[in-house]
Amino acid sequence: MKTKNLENYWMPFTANRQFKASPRLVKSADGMYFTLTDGRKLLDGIAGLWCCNAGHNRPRIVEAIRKQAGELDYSPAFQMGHEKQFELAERLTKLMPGDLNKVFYTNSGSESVETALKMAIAYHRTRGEGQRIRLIGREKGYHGVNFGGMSVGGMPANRKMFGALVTGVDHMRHTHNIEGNAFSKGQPQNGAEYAEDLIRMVELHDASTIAAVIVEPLAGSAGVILPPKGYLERLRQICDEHGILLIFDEVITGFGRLGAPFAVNYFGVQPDIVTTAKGLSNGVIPMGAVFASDKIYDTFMTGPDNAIEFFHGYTFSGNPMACACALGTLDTYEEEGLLTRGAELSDYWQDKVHSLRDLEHVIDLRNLGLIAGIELRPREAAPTARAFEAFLQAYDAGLLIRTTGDTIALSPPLIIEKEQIDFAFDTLRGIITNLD
Ligand code: PXG
Repeated sequence: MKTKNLENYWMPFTANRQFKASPRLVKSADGMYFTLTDGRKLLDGIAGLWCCNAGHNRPRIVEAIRKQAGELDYSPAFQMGHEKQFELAERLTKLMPGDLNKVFYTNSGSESVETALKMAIAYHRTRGEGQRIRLIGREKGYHGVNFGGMSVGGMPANRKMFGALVTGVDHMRHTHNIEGNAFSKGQPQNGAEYAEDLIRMVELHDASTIAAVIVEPLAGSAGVILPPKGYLERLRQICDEHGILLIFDEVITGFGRLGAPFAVNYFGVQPDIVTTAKGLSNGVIPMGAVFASDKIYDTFMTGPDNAIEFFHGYTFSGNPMACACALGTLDTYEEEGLLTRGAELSDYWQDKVHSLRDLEHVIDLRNLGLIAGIELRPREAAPTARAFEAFLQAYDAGLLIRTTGDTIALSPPLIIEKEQIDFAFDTLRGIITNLD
């Protein structure tokens, strides 16, 4: 490393002092592995941060970026276009079921969420229901870190330092229920009735004030919380009855994570808007995309032809490098069947996840597609400490995992092989067994 000085970079969502006292520095990455600056290899158990779904250093992606950089580096995002924006939108909408045929580009999951929330409010206003401005989220929800997403989100630590947040927001209860659903394989049986919270919101606020409800079909950041059977279907029904838009935040579940292109395919529930990022560009160049239904788009397409219909967008919306990267990513997914590979591996994965059931510290195991949540009993008076120790020990043992609260989350690249799954779970078994 050229500099030994770690003091100037303020790291995001990181224990800065702990890190700087004992840095974990990555040098390169290839396939399923990171190589650290000390030469050690680390199996990537979390696809970077749930984003490198095709693994690392993939030739199609590298080549697409290389080529694009020498051809068109940037083109103005507003009132100008380039071909790859349109080509990518067409290919993306072919993967997405139903009428979600319009794509709005952003640069991150957080921006996708802000875009979706603004789109929902503006949609109602455009169709003459400007009083529909309320947004409904859910406890334990994570929708990024910008003001709208933080406000509809439901992770207390992400909210408490940041003032009054966006007004006109309410939250349904979360569906996490260890007593009722511990050690469920796949979707839990109990909890569809939590969707009735949306009815309570309607009774309290009146449907005529509610623009949209936003949920993660499967909540990742709060610790892998799966939708109970029937829950998403019921949300859809209530939204339909009351003219409320349903937004699925698929930043984590999109692009093959559940063994289908999107959670929309997997659960067979059709929302009005879908937010994505991460796996869209394999995490290589920042990019997000919001899918909107034809109905929403068409509603905006009124007024004079030369008037801007939606006063929203980013300098880097549909950036040529990001589009090229996403096209290279889709090529890779398609050539290698990665968007459905999770379905082929999910039984094997599920058996491995639930093989940890006998461990003393494990109080719940959750899985779907190529996602696992391993919930540990919190240490008395020191919540999160046990899981964080597991993270550090796994790192020393050559495995990268994520922890949130006392839950270990796994979400490997979709190219993972069975031996690598074995390594991950054997390593975790050893570590969790020996934790205090
Ligand atoms: N929505 C959802 C559902 C997410 O999971 C975001 C929005 C925000 O995306 P950006 O690109 O702005 O970070 C996310 C991000 C983890 C973890 O390990 C999860 C995320 C990011 C970093 C770590 O749980 N999710």
